[in-house]
Amino acid sequence: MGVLKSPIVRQIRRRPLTAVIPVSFIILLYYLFFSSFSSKPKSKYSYKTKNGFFSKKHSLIPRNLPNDHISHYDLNRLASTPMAAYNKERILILTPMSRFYDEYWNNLLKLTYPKQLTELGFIVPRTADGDIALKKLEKAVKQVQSSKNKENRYTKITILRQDSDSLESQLEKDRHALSVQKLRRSNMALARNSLLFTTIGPYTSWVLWLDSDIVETPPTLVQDLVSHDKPIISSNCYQRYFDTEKKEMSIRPYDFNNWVESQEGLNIASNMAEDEIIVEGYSEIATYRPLMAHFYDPNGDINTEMALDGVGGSAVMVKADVHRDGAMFPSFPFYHLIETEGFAKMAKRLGYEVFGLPNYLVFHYNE
Ligand SMILES: Nc1nc2c(ncn2[C@@H]2O[C@H](COP(=O)(O)OP(=O)(O)OP(=O)(O)O)[C@@H](O)[C@H]2O)c(=O)[nH]1
Ligand SMILES: [Mg+2]
Repeated sequence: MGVLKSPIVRQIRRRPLTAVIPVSFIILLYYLFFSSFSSKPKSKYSYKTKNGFFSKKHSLIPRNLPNDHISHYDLNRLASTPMAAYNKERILILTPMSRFYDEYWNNLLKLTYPKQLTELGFIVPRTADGDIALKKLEKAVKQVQSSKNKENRYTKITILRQDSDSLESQLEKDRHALSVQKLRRSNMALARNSLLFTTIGPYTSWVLWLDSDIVETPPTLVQDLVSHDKPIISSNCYQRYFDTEKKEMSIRPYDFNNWVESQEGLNIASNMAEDEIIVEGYSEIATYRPLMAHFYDPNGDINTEMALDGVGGSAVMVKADVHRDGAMFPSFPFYHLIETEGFAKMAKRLGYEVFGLPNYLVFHYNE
């Protein structure tokens, strides 16, 4: 039976190549058009994951997520309870780090809160000291995150290089001069805020601020602090030293930023210019504030609590909701307070209570 054929079909039958060329051209156009819409944004940051540890090459969009990835988190269900480990609550340990101390790291590794529920975050200044600290930190992090036993790996570790200024000299005599305190504490506040706002997640229940010069804490630090179920709770920071008179090791108070406000402190503040700050622990500014460091009783109950108005950053546990509600570290005079002390004030203005544990000691490095 004869079949009617169009001139185009006849042409294709005689010379198949004449059809291949236009068809290929159409496919090529189609490909170019749609690929320009679907291509991923190219960032100067590139990205690589190794055992969950983000190494130097980072991209802003994780490759393992589809482009239409949507995450749902119900903040009503996110709890911060005294039974944090039992309830599998995620804790974020944050450390601004101008120097890396092996003792700090070893102490951190010894904390018994499950590492699979623990995230770490560091911010390192862009100074010569910072370069050295960063190298040591990266080495230590790689080692722990490549541990054969997965239980010894942290769920996530973030290392930030600071984009704001820092004091060039971190020597004791330079960083403790009263004249540099406003600038130094302001820089540190910016560093803490960058660290906090880039690492806190919708799943974070608790934030532990742990300074890099805290070289000794009880291994149960996290469980102990959360067990008090307080919005903010600070441990008491002491220092070990050699008592040359008694010829033996002894301890002395170190962090004076955990304090209760005094009438004298309020009077000083009320007579200050708007941009002036009060820094604690300097005889030039006598506030007569009761300092938690002086309330330590070696025979007292380790769980004794005291209400505070100012905190230091040595080892402070914060319910993540306090930060999520907006309490951060003012880099500017806030009620004449700055950084961690300003943070305590801001949290109080948001309606949260601040506490300290005078008999619960952590130890500061001794230069
Ligand atoms: N990222 C960053 N971290 C810093 C900077 N300065 C200090 N740090 C870190 O911030 C924490 C607190 O700083 P410290 O210098 O110990 O301040 P402090 O505890 O108030 O006072 P001292 O220990 O008595 O000097 C430590 O973990 C430091 O390593 C900085 O400029 N940038
Ligand atoms: Mg310190």
